[in-house]
Order: sequence, then structure tokens, then C-alpha cells
Amino acid sequence: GCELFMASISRSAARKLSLEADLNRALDRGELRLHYQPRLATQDLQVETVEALLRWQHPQRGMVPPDEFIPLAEQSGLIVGIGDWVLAEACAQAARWRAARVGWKVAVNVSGVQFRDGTLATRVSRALAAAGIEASSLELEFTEGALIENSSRVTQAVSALKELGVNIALDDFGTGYSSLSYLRRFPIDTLKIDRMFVRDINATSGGQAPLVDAIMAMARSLSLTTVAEGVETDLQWHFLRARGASQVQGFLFSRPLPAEELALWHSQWIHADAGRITGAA
Ligand code: G
Ligand code: G
Ligand code: MN
Repeated sequence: GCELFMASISRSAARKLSLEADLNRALDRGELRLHYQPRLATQDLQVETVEALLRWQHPQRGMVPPDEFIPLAEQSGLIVGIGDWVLAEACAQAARWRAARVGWKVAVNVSGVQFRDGTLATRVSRALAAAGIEASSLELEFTEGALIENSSRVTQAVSALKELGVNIALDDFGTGYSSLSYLRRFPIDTLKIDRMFVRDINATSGGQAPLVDAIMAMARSLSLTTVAEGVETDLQWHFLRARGASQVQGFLFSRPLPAEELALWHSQWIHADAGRITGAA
């Protein structure tokens, strides 16, 4: 017999295995955190919604990026427990913001794996009740990948969430299978335009982005709220405002931050930066 060995493959497989073992304990050990990134109304650049983004502070490896550990959590099924924690934590944060008279809604990313057992709506309504917030304060972001399984279970789960009064957003729109039938099959409120398209605005000499135009026109005719992701430059922001995007999100405004830092960012924002950016238009 003959065996082929590649050190690089074996190293990445070993890292994966060890990360997976550690991820098992990360929740109990309090190593998971949520950072929050604002989504601002295009009209006045006030914060409308804040997206919760998971972070893992590994005791030896430092910050492990979600792109690396979320797929592991999905494969192992750990994402269900982690997802419950994210929901509980994000709802508790929304309750704190409400108590502080900050009316921000919170958006939570949901993995397709969290649909599998058909209990998502129950879990979500439990998280809302535990935090004492209204369903309308919560938005759930699904990727096309999460919805691709064409089963009545997925359709029912999304409808049940909608009936609770939760807002439904389609995340990373245009990057996956981009089947327009999702827009018919699911009661979607919000389209999040992937940052790949937003990047096109800067990539072309005239600052053109025909796909952004097309997505915006479609969203308008379906009365969907639009959120442009990955806004990094003034040019992108001006373009998106001219095209009537409902909300903007990206490093131009703020990176994802821990809740306390977001509060500091916000006090600066309302006093100076929002005026500077809108004024520059
Ligand atoms: O900051 P960013 O690196 O946070 O996130 C990378 C990816 O991880 C994004 O596609 C985002 O949707 C996903 N992600 C971040 N937080 C969560 C979460 O709580 N649950 C799920 N399922 N995905 C998340
Ligand atoms: O897939 P999802 O939209 O949930 O992912 C959000 C991801 O996008 C997070 O990783 C977040 O850190 C990242 N992100 C947010 N704003 C920007 C931005 O302006 N530029 C880039 N490159 N990434 C961003
Ligand atoms: Mn998202």
C-alpha cells in the first residue's frame, strides 16, 4: 500500500479537531462574546438596528474568527446551543438598550442547522419572554444557504417566526444560489445587499454598480427594506443614498464593537460624526 501525506492538510485537520474540542467548552467557560454593529437609517444616519456578531476569545489562540468556528459549530451541532445563547444574550442587550431609552432593534444571524428540529420559533419566543422584549425588537438574518432546503419544515419555521412578529431578513443577498423564488416562498421583510456588490461602486471608474441598481429596483417593487452591507467609503454611501437604500452598515460608520464601546461610539456619533458625514454629502 501507499499513503500520501501532506503536512499542511494534517496541520489544518489537527487545528480543526482541537478547535472543535475547545468549542465544546467555550460556552460553559464564558469565552463567547457578542459584538454589535450599527445599521443606520439612510435618511438621517440614526441607528435603527444593531447586528449581533459572535466572537470567540480563545484562552490560548486569542480571537478565533467566526468564519472559522461557525462552520465547525454547524457540523458538530453545537450551533444549536450556541445559537440559543446568542439569542438570549442579544435579547437581554436589547432589553438593556430599551431600559436606557435607546430604541435600537437587534438583529441575530441564524444558521440553517437551527431549523432542523422544528423548534426555532419556540426557542425564539422563549428568549423574547425571558428578556421581556417585544418580538418587533428582534430581526433574524438568514442566508440563502439556510433556506435552500426546500422542505415544508423550513417554510413552516419561517412562517411561525413571522407570526410571532419577528422581522425576517435575507442576508448576503446575491451571493448564494440567488433563487428569486425565496422572495416568493418566504415572508421576507428585509434584503441585505452583500458587500461584494457594494464594493463594485468603488471598483468601476464612474462609480457605477448596475447590480446594486437592479437589486434596489426589485426590492422597491416588492416593498422590501434594503440594507447595504460593507459600506467603507463616502462614494459608496452617496451612491447608496441616491439609490434609496433604507439602511447602511459598514466600517465607514462603525466596526462591530462590544456593547459598552458601541455606547461610546454612539455619543460621539450623535454629537459630531453623523453631522460630518451627512454634511459632506
Ligand atoms: O464579523 P464577521 O466576521 O462577524 O462574521 C462572519 C460571518 O459569521 C458572517 O457571515 C456572519 O453572518 C456569521 N456570524 C456572526 N455571528 C453569528 C451568529 O451568532 N450565528 C451565526 N449562525 N452566524 C454568525
Ligand atoms: O454575513 P454577514 O453579513 O452576517 O457578515 C457580517 C460580516 O461583515 C462580519 O464579519 C463583519 O465584521 C463584516 N463587516 C461589517 N462591515 C464591514 C465593512 O465595511 N467591510 C468589510 N470588509 N467587512 C465588514
Ligand atoms: Mn448578517
